[in-house]
Amino acid sequence: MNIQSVSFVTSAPGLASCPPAEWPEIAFAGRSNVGKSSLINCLINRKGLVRTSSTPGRTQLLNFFAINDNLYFVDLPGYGFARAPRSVREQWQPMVHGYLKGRSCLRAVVWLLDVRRDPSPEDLRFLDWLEESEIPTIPVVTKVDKVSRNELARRIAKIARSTGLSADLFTPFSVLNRQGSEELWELIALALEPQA
Ligand SMILES: Nc1nc2c(ncn2[C@@H]2O[C@H](COP(=O)(O)OP(=O)(O)O)[C@@H](O)[C@H]2O)c(=O)[nH]1
Ligand SMILES: [Mg+2]
Repeated sequence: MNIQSVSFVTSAPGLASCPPAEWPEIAFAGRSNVGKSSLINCLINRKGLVRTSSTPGRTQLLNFFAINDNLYFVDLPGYGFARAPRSVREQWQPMVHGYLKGRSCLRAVVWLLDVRRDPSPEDLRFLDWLEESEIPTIPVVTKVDKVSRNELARRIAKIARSTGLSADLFTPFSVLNRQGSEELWELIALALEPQA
């Protein structure tokens, strides 16, 4: 993808306050700290753009970025942060599920798992929900620089077994050396192609 322009658009508390659904959209989801914001920065080649807009208050909102004035990336609030206040945890599901179900221009969800962790019950619940909702899902394993090549294959096999997805569906990603960036852009481009 040739990136001409990237800009932060807005932080929305829910579907009703999202920007007009005029461009196709890709959302990024996973537990907090899995590497969502880092991965988006890496894909769009803008160190810090997403991080700066993810100051504590904003990590609980839907953060919209405009790419080339024809595509939105959405950094979704993470799940699985045990220490968050109950009110925050209770808001997550209606906000995120409402957005994912209702957003007409959404083409796919990039779903991130940390290569070193077994999928949590929340990860598996979220995947089930995406499948039930028939939302195209692009699985990614993050932080693969933290494991050796052998270990990587073993970890992906284990993660694949526990999710019920085929191991070759997972794109290994690292922001340190940009591993996976081209592959992921190709999968995103595929998801953006008009449906036949
Ligand atoms: N080693 C390594 N660390 C990473 C990678 N991606 C993210 N991190 C680190 O993981 C932590 C959480 O990343 P962040 O993007 O804020 O996660 P988010 O909460 O899902 O948005 C930060 O300290 C990042 O520097 C990666 O590919 N490799
Ligand atoms: Mg983040």
